[in-house]
Amino acid sequence: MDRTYPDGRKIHLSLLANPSHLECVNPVVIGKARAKQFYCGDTEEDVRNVVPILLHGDAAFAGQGVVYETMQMAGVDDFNVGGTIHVIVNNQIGYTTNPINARSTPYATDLGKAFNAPIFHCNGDDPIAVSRALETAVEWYVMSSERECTLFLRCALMLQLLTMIFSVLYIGEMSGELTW
Ligand SMILES: Cc1ncc(C[n+]2csc(CCOP(=O)(O)OP(=O)(O)O)c2C)c(N)n1
Ligand SMILES: [Mg+2]
Repeated sequence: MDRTYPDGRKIHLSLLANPSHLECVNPVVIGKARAKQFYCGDTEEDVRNVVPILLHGDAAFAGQGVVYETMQMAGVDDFNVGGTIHVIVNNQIGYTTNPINARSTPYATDLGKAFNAPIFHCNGDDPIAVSRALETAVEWYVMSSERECTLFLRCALMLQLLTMIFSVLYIGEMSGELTW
C-alpha cells in the first residue's frame, strides 16, 4: 500500500502473512527489511528509511523461541536492521490458556527487558492512550541509536485486528512526519 501526504511525503507499507506456526514470519520480515536496506544502497539513511514492525499475540511473544532468536540477532552486523518496533496485542489469553498457565514472568513483554528495549504499556481500548504510546515509541525509535522497542496494547479480542491495523498505519504516518 502506498500513501502520499499533502506535503509530498510518500510511505510504502507492505504486509507479510504469518502461517499457522506462530511468530515464524519474524525473521522473514527482518530479512526483507535488511534486503531492502541493502539494495537501496545501505547508507545510514537507507537503513533508517525501512522500519520493520512486528505484530505479536501475548502468549506467542512470551512463548515462542523465534521471538528471542530474532531479537537476539538485532545487534549483530549483517542482520542489524537498525531496530524493530514490536506491537503486542494482549487479550490475556493464549488460545484457551490463561497467562498464569502460560509464562513465568508477570508481563508478556518481559523478554524485551533482556535487550533493554523500552516497553510502553497502554490500554488498547483507549485510542488516545494508544496514539500517545505509538507516538512515544516512534520518537524513541527515531531518536535512539538502539532502536529496538516494544509496545504493549492491552485490549479485547474484538478490537485486536482494528488496533493492529491502526498501529501500523499510525507508525507509518508518524515515522514520515519526524525528521530522519
Ligand atoms: C508455533 C506454534 N505453537 C503453537 C500453536 C498453537 N496455537 C494456536 S493459537 C495459540 C495461542 C496464541 O495466543 P496469542 O499469541 O496470545 O494470540 P491470540 O490468539 O490471543 O491473538 C497457540 C498456542 C501454533 N499455532 N504455532
Ligand atoms: Mg492472546
